[in-house]
Amino acid sequence: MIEISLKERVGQLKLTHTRKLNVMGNALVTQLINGLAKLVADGALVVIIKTLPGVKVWSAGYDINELPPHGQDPLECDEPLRRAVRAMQACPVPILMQLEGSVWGGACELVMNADIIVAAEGSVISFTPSRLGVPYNPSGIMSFLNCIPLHVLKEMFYRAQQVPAERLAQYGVINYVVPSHELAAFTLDIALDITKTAPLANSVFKEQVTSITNSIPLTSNEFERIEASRRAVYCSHDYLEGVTAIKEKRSPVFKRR
Ligand code: KGA
Repeated sequence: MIEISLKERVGQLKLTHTRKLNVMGNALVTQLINGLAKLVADGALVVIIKTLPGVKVWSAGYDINELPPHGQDPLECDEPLRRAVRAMQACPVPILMQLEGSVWGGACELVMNADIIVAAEGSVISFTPSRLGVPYNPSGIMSFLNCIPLHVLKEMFYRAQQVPAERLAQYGVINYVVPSHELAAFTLDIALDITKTAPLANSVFKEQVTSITNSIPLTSNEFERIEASRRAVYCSHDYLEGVTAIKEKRSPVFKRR
């Protein structure tokens, strides 16, 4: 599902489960987490996450078939996506995301947690929890608020449409958009620059940025209230309908209950 390589202290994790559109299920995420740890242990000073060149779908997001039964939190602390995000945040070296094709749902959060994002021309980001009726969670929302301007994020969530990488680059959400044939070399150049900088300074910089940007000023009462509101949504008819519709490849019919 994931190929790992290390050369000139640049680690690379290549998602190869393209038959299933690199869905973020338990197996793929476990390989991603272990791959990151192995590359760092073997001396990588920077890691590139990418998929096979020329793919139509970079990742279709959370593996719908692994969602917990209706009535359980789809984004609880130990689910694959949350574990992957935490591993990326805790990874002591910078992570570069090399994007092409389309990125869906929870996979967008993974992308936003990269340190630098480079996309091929024509790539698109589709943040789709509202297509499924998923009540996104506070730490996940933080991942997006940390890098996407508020009105842009709101439009992405409410419309759940494909947003071109070029548009996100205008706001600095994506660092560079380059022609497909230049993508790999362009990303590698950035990675090689990073290998020449001080690893300890980079690591403590990342640790601080992560801590500072993840400090949510929520009181315990507000947190409990949010969790109760989320619970009502993942127990709702509409959430069941959204997930069923996507499995049946049809449009959902939401009833606001
Ligand atoms: N989970 C599990 N299987 C999936 C999947 C997913 N998210 N997306 C696609 N698949 C399967 C699909 O069922 C099919 O399997 C195969 O991958 C190819 O998909 O061959 P099978 O056994 O039928 P498909 O649809 O045939 O390919 P396509 O026509 O090229 O269309 C590609 C897209 C990406 C447009 C389509 O597959 C799609 O809309 N997928 C869902 C994208 C999405 O909305 N993902 C969000 C998942 O939710 C999520 O991340 C959460 C929880 N969230 O946002 O909060």
